[in-house]
Amino acid sequence: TRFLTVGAAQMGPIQRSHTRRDVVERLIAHLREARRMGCDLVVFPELTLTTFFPRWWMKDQAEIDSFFEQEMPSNETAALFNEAKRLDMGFCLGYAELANEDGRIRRFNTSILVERDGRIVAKYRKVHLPGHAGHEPERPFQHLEKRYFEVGNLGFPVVKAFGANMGMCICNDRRWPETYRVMGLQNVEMVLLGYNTPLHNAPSPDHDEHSWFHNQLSMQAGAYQNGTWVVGVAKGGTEEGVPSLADSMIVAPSGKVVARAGGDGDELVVHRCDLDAGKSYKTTTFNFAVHRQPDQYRMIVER
Ligand code: ING
Repeated sequence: TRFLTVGAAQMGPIQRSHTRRDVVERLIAHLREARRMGCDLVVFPELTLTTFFPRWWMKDQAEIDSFFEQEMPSNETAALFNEAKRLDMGFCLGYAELANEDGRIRRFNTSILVERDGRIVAKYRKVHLPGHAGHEPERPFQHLEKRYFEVGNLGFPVVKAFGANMGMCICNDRRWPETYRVMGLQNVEMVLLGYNTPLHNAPSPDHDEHSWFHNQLSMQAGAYQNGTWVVGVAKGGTEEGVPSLADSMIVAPSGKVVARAGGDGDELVVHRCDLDAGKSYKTTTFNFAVHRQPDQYRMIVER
């Protein structure tokens, strides 16, 4: 049996005044705790290096770009890569990516998977960008991912790493069944994801009380229906005045929550994951080759 000991490295608030150096110190503290706990892999949240800046309407491109990474690793993040390698630890990191591609500047909400030897072995760019693109000052805080990021253009890759078929997604992606199914069709065994989830969603305040339920439901469904582990890691607590969901968790292919954060600050949630736990689902109930009827599902893609 293959085991992978995973650390969900929940982060408390990152305020605008926190520098990347401040944040990297906290990330390195997680790596060291993870080493003590016998982890092979540490998963950090979405946009982990800065405060969740899409909550603000900004017009000055230089100010906006101050929240992006123009290279990875960069000067500030090199320390994280070096420490992880020294500790023989892999990690998954979410950050705002500014890339020069096809002769133009492109900006994505990105996540990378780094193996224990320090190599970036996978990159994912967020596909489901929630919120709005235009200025909506009447909101208590805004959600401008559609303004600051392009829709991801790398699909939902599944790569062989850490002895498993590993996939990634980011935040709002976890609420969409298609996210998990595209990876399920690539035989994913573990999905790594981070999130910044305000506890208030202006367009639907009646959903606020269900934030914890919807978070857990989304990841449990994705895990069970595709026979995969799901590791969900929050940036939680009150960040720049916005109360955000914590509740980081590790979900088994059965759909059971096997480990969960107790608080809303920096907290490492660890579980020794049996990578073969999904097999009994993939070979019976969710044996896609035997049971799925793609010809009947065309509307999902064609609409
Ligand atoms: N955040 C939120 C999320 O999907 C949201 C947006 C909040 C959607 C509340 C629905 C309800 O968890 C990000 N960054 O996607």
